[in-house]
Amino acid sequence: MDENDVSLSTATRSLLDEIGEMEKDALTELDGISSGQELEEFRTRYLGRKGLLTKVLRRLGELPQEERSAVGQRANALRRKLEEEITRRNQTLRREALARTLEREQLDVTLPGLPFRRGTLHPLTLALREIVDIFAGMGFSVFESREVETDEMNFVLLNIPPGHPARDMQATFYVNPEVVLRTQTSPGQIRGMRTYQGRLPVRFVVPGRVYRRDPADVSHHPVFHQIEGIAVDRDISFPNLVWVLEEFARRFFGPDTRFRLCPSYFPFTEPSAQMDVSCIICRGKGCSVCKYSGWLEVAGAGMVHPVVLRNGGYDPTEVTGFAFGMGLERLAMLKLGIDDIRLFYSCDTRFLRQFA
Ligand code: 2U9
Repeated sequence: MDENDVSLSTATRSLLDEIGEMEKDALTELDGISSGQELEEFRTRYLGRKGLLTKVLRRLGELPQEERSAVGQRANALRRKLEEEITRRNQTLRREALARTLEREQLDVTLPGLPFRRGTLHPLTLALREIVDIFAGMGFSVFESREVETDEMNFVLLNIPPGHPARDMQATFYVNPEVVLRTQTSPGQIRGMRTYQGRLPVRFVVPGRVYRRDPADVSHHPVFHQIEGIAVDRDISFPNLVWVLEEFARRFFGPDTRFRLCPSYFPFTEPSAQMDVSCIICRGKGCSVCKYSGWLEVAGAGMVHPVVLRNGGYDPTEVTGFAFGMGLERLAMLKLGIDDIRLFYSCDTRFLRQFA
């Protein structure tokens, strides 16, 4: 049916004209809709119960009876067309929205992963594990012992009686007149010997924290770590000690490390020796680190004093033993090129992260 058909009533031609205009307006507006919400508002405005097209259908009663059906078909045709166009427009909007999402969220899987910070072991932990492994490779087990000790275990049983100068050298934290924070891991050697009582050979190291009432400075810290070792058997001799220390020095500081022992004194060993290694900075030529001597002191050692062997529960007429002691921070500082012991206790991740 055509609104220009002159045989039609004026009312019918006018309504057809209105439907034609509505179709043009609706299709034009539909092209400009850019969201689902707008589209739903559009659908309601045209096709809803109170929509523009619904109102047209309600005016069919104004037309001559014989012309109503054709106009109604024209209006329903427009309804179907608008519903198809709305559906098509909705599909277009959803496709465009998906394309934008994919564009925005696209992930280039070839990009390198985002770096994430892994934790690292503390340099003292790394050094201690390496040292313990070296001695384990020479048959030494590990004996852990307490940090709060009796004065008797920390001094008397180590041949350091009251008034002995060694007590003054080791500024001690006293909990009370009989109880101290251990100033060395040596008490653990006594406890270890008593634990392994009667079994031979005895070979173990005692690693751990020790305490000295010293103000912190470049090379001292009130809390630091030692590793002491002891070997007791029927035929232990000084050359055995020399080999164990030299082997340790080579494995920890490198195969070309030179090594020497100088006479020394400790109340718990006789004879006693100081262990030096060739300076790992200048390879022995002389520098500020080794005070231009070419040598670095790294440990003390000696044959276990008979009194101390007996205090450990062994008969010095039947067995002999050697012992050694080294400061963990000092070894780690030499090996890692660290020039201030306080860095170990700074909790500064810029320092700690270097040892990943
Ligand atoms: C027992 C018997 C013998 C352990 C020894 C040293 C020598 C020694 C120092 C090195 C640097 C401590 O950290 S440090 O200041 N230690 O020089 N230690 S002999 O001898 C023992 C220990 C316990 C029962």
